[in-house]
Amino acid sequence: MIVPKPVKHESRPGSFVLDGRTSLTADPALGEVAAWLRGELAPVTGGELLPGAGSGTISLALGDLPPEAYRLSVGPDVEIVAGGPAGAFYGAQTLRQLLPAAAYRKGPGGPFTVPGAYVEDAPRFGWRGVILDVARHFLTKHEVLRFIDLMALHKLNVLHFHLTDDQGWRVEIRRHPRLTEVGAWRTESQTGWNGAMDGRPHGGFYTQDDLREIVAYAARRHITVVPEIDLPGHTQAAIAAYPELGNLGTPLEVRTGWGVGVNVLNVEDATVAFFQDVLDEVLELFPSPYVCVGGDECPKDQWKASPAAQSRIAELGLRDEEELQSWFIRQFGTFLAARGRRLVGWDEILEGGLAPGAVVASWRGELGAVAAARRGHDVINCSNTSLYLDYRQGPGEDEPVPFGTVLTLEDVYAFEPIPAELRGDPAAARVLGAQCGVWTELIDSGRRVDYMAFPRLAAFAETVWSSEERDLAGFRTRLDAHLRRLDALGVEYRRADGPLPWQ
Ligand code: TNX
Repeated sequence: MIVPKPVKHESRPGSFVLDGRTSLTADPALGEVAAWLRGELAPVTGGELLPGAGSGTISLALGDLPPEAYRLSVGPDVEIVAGGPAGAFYGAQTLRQLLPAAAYRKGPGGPFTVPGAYVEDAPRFGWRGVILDVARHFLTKHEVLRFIDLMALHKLNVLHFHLTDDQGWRVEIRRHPRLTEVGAWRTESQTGWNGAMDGRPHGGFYTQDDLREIVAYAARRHITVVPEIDLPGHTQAAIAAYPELGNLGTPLEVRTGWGVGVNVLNVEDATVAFFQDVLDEVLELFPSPYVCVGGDECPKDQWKASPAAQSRIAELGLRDEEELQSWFIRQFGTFLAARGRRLVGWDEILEGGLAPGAVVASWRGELGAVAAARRGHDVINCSNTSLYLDYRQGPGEDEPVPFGTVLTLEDVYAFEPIPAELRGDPAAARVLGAQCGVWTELIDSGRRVDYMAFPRLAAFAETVWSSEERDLAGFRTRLDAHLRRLDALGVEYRRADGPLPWQ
């Protein structure tokens, strides 16, 4: 009953008993994984899980396997052999899933019996991500850490952290403090996609210490946090803080409504330099080899009307505003490459030419993914029609977020990360993996994140971790067991029979 489904899972004779006398031993290279597992199990068993404590032993060892792969045997003792720390961590997650769901409660319990088993496992894709939008609605540090734990439970390994947008700037930048002093706060929010205003101020941001803590917490769970600073569109909050970054020269407010905004950055040298300063601090905080600079949904009207943008086009010998956007993004591609990082951008960055090392996060269906892979770019499939978890989960009128098309649990489970058009094409190897999206225009609380993300995130995890076979009936059976785990963890997921009463 493991989610995501492992490569192989067989039962074996015998059983393991987890209780206050269970001991834990680990290869020194797996010490952090052992510490994590001890931290999860000790409050439940009441024991310290020290080496040599007594009865059954859990051992973590290294073996000749790929870094994320593991083998797990359960008999009188538990043995996890892994290619590296990540594999050992995934083996430990699987062990937790073999325990009764009650072992996920944060209180004393047990002893727990695990029936004998043998599991062999490794992920299908190396990039198993979730986009978490904390710009439209802020989530507290505590809520983000909890979400990271839930990602780890599903063996996901990339948190694409959408930190800035028209409606809020959420990362403290020492050199440009108004970004958060002004840009992190808005006077009110739109209640629906075209809804009324709620009249309630909203905001918040992470200090640099908060972000370091989030990054370290994620790293211990083998999750890379990929920061996103969305440029040159989706920047009204930054322009509200520093009007000289915009095209109008007049003050703007942090945006309160949703949809694609018309206010975009100007293309002056000082603006490029400003955001290079921002990235300097972002790179200090986020060791990720990948950094996303957005590039999506940048309306060109202000550039068309701006003499400065027009003279930039002439000076650079560009054809149009599309090429200007491409030039703008390339300033950051070069900047990041010089610092040993790779640029990630949404598929719009393909439009006016793109640096060879750039990674394309393809969100508008799959056309961008196919084009980018064929042009030799690494691709992350983020197809909105299959993976946007802000879309409603059922057709009922009572679903809380009447946005987008209906995207059921079954729809997400049916998703295949390699676009059909790339089947049999060597370019398919360019697809690093996929990301589902928790966009939060209409997801206005951590509680609602739970409702919208789960259990669809479990289906998504299978599409990136497990084999390409789909077995909906088998998934449903495994999911039934998995929902007991989410219950024990207090996750307020959507039930099969529809919205929860508080929605
Ligand atoms: C499109 S994905 C967007 C986001 C919205 C999302 C809503 C992308 C690059 N742009 O700004 O939040 O749709 O589903």
